[in-house]
Parts: sequence; C-alpha cells; structure tokens
Amino acid sequence: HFLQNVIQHETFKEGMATVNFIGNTPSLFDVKLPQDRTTKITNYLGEIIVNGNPDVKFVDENKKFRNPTIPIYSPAEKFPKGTKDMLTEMGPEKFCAWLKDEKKIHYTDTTIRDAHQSLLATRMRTYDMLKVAESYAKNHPNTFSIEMWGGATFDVCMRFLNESPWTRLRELRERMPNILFQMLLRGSNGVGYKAYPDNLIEKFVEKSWENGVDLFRIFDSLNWVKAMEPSINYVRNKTGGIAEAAISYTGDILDPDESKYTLKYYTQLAKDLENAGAHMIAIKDMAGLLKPYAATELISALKDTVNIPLHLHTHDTSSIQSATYLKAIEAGVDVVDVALGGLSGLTSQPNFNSIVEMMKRHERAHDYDIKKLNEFSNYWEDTREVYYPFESGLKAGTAEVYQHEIPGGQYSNLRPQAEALGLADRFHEVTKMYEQVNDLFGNLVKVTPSSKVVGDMAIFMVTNDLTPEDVMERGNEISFPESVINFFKGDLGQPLGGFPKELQKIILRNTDPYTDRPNAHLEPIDFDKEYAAFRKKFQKGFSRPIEFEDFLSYSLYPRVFEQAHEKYKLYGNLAILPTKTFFYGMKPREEAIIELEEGKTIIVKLLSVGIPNDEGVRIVFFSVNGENRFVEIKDKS
Ligand code: 3PY
Ligand code: ZN
Repeated sequence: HFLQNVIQHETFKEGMATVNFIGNTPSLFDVKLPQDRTTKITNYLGEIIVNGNPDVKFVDENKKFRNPTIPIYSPAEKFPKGTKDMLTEMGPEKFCAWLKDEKKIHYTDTTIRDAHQSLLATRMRTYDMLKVAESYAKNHPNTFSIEMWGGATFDVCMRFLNESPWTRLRELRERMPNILFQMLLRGSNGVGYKAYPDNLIEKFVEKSWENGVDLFRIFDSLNWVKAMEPSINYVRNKTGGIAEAAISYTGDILDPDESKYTLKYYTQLAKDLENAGAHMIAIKDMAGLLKPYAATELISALKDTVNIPLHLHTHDTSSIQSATYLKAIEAGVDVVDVALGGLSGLTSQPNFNSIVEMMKRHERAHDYDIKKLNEFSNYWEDTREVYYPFESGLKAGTAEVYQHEIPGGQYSNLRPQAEALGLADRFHEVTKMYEQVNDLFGNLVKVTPSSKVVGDMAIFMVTNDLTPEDVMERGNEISFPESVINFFKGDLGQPLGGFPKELQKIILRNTDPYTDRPNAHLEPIDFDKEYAAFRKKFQKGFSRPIEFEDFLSYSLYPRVFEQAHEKYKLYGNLAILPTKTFFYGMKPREEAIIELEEGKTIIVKLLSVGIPNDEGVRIVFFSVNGENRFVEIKDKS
C-alpha cells in the first residue's frame, strides 16, 4: 500500500518528486483504507452493478469506449495571462472598452455548458471537465470566456449527477484561473423554472461571483426588461463582474410580414438594456433562427444603436449557423459562442475549430494553435462516447427548426420527455404541436422557462389528442398542466403584446392574473433565520460541513437538494468516480481507479456477483487495494 501511495501521488506522477518527497509527505504512510468512504463507494458500486443507474435507460453491452487523451501541458509552468487577469486589472467598464476596440474576433467556448446541455441532456460530469481544464487554460489562454455554469447545469448537477454545482465551479476555477468564467442566468428565474424572491437572486449572484463567475449573461424568457433590470443591478453593485444582458432572438427580421419581433423591436430592446446598465449585449439565438443575411442587418443596426460590445450566441440546429457567424463577424460582432468540434454542431453551437480555420488569414482572425485546439476536440469526441444514452438522436441539421422554433437546449430534453410518456413514435407530432401551441399562446419568445411551458402544453395536447380548437371550445373541461396555468397567471412575467385574453380566461377560470413582476408577490428570505434552521436540519450525518452555498441550492431546488443530500449521506462524494463507473458500474474482473482525494487513490476490482438469496439479496465481492470486501445489495428486478 505504501508503494501504491507513492506511485499514485500527484507529485510523483508529474515527475516532480525530489529526494525529500517521501519525508515531506506523511500521507504516504497512511496505508489503511479510509473505511467510511470506501464502504460508501462500494455500496454505490454494488447498487449500480446489481440494479443499474436509474438515469441510464438502456445499456449497450457491446459498447467499447476509447481512452481520451489529455493534450500535453506543463504543470510546473505558470498560467499565461488571460481575460480574467485583464478584468481584474481593468474592471468591467475599461475591459469592455478594450473589447469593443479589438479588431480580432473573440471566442466563447461553450463546450462545458451549453454544448452538452444541448447534445447530451446536460449530463456532462465535472470529472471529465477537470481532466482537461488546466491543459486548456495553459494551451488556449486567448479564449475570451468559458461558459461553464448556469442554465440547466445547476439543476442536473444535483438531480442526476449527485454533484454540488458550487464544487464544480470552484474546482474548475482553481484549474483555470486566467480565463473569464461565464454563466447563464435566467434573470428573476435564477437557474430555475419559476420566479424567486429578489433577495435570493441577489445573494445567488453575489455568491456566484465569490465562487468564480465573472461574466453573467442575463436573459428573461419573455425579453421583459423589467425582469432583467434587478439582476443587472446585482451584478453591477454586488460583484466586480460583467453584466451582459441578452436579447433573445425569435422569428425572422427579414420577413416583411413580421409585425412583432422586428429589427426595430430588437434595437429598442438593446438600447433599453444598455440604459438599464448592461456592460455588454448578447444576442441569444437559442433556437438558431438568425439566418446569415438577417445577422448582417441585426449586427449592423445594433452597432449603430449601442455603445457596448456585442456577443452572439446561436445553435446550429439548421446546420447553416457558421454562415451566420461569418456575416456577423463581417458586420462587426465582437465575440461569438462556439463549441469544441467533438461537442459542436446540430443543437449545439457551431464548430470552434472550423470557425478558427474559416477566419485564418482574414483581417479579423484570432491566432489559435489549431493543432492543439483539435486535440481538445478529440478529447471531447472520445469522452462523449460514454454519454451515449443521453444523445438526442438528431442525426442531421433540420430546416424544420424555422417552423417549430424549439431551442437547442430544450430539444435534447423534449425527446426523452416525450418518450417517457409513450410518445416515442409521435415525436414529430410533438414538434408540430409545439408550433401550434406557440400560435395559440400569441407567438412567444421561447426560451427557458417560457419554452418549457410551450413544450409541456404540446406534450399534453398530443397525449390527450387535443387540437387548438378543442382547447378554445372545450377548455372549461380540460385540466391544464400546472406550468401553463401559472404562466397565464403571470408567474413568468408579461409577454410582448400581452396574453391572448380569451385563452387566458379559459385557462385561469376564476383566478385573477397579475401584470406586475411576479417577484413582487414573493416573501423575501430571512437568511439568518432560515439558514440556521437549514444547518440544523441537514448537518447531521453529512460528511462535509454544510455551507451557505448549499442553502442557496436548497432555496432554489428544495426537493432536488433534499434527494441529492440523502444520496450523499448514503454514498459520499460520487463526483470522484470515473464516468463509466458512475453510469454503468463494473463488469467482473474490471478495475476502477478512484481518487478519494489528492494523493489518496483506491483500486477497486469487481470479483463476483452472487446469486440472490431467498430475500433477493445478492452479495457483491470486491477487492479494494488488494483487500477483500463485500456488500449486500437487494436485487430490485
Ligand atoms: C437555459 O436557460 O438553460 C438555456 O440554455 C436557454 O437557452
Ligand atoms: Zn444556448
């Protein structure tokens, strides 16, 4: 065991062990297995081996995985200067002035947030991100920002991956201290699907900054400026970060019949957001509807309207969005959102590697070591294999997106949601219904959470064989999904042009809707009192100290947090498991190397799985660092 401790120690592995290494590293002599943690881990493994991971709906027994290669870097070398260092030096205003003057096109890398949210139902684990983080920060310090937090990742981290989103943020920050970290904030909806008390959002913003977020992309699912203003102010007043306000793009500004989401509407919106204090403007094309020639018009008009940098985001669902970037870059956009090749395209962002090649030798080209960038793409391509059960199934670009307008981040979730309700063969009906529901609801901006309301209603109508006419004629007999009722009550704010009045009456019956901010109807949180009660309730039996950030997670997602907490008590920190082991367990004679903490690694080998006894309990035998262990697991099949 001593020898194992030595050869598995980071310092040793990195070739940095000097003559004093053994004498200065007392943990090497710690040859006993950490009983509690090892027991918890083997309990988890036993459970997955016998009963499977409930989040994995099918397992392909013949699937072979490749071993992803981490692009070479020097652990001893200092981190090169990047945008995070510049923000610290300059502060947000000067930093944004610098960006606006830059001739070069800049890139936001969305691989570890939106790309996997949009391709793999947000299931990417911190484990796979951490492996390449330092290498990336050292090889590509000229990247404008890394989008790595917010959106659906917060919820999924806890709900399905049994991780703390805060730990993800901190651990990545440690390995990437030089590049801006960017998050997606749903304005008054935080990282959730409903409105939260203002003082909760304020605290959330403050703590996100303290834990490592630099750039806050703030949007509202109905483009309601009133709902974005408070978050812009929190970023400005409570952090040293960048408040980037987003206009969510829908429709087609080139359509002469478009009367609602016109060029004028978007330029006015951008002006309002600049006046509200935004440091930057994002054009958030969540469904990938901004066509190339429309981008020329939109970017040119926005540049004439506002004095702050422009940041363009899109999804490549149609597969023509690199042309949109080309046109936007020609028109003067400052930053574009891209994903590393292996996790790009379709419902994700356009291909980072290819866009860099497209711009090579152009006057706005940004120097990248393309060979190295390709190595990172390969890392993700290989890593992605392990996540095969979460692939959306979309195989090629689709022009149908211009009709159904489903956001890329929703698409990869809508299919499993539909399948779970027995609608696997009727998915195209669901996407068509999505379009009809949008018309019925008065043509909305559709992005989380308003997009979820439209999706819920579409699935509800297909499941119950309802047409829009049925809803209008027999609505009084229909019990609508809760999210739809709450939406029409005003819980997500006010859509442009208001709600369709007749439908609102049908859905709300005798409830009166409101027209002010939904947050005005929510009690502020009494942090002192409620945090004290929270600690009391959750600290007992928990193997790490409860922190205020846990309380924020709980306040945003009480049930999800409680369930994740129960699982943590049972199994300990599952974030340390290799992804293959986390999702699929192990096969007999297979080994897993698990790093319990830095320098403390266990090697777990599955020896055998016994036949069930009369109570259906199986004994699973492991060897852990050569020591035999067994756990008893009830077979639920
Ligand atoms: C989210 O809110 O999660 C999104 O990605 C919206 O596009
Ligand atoms: Zn997106």
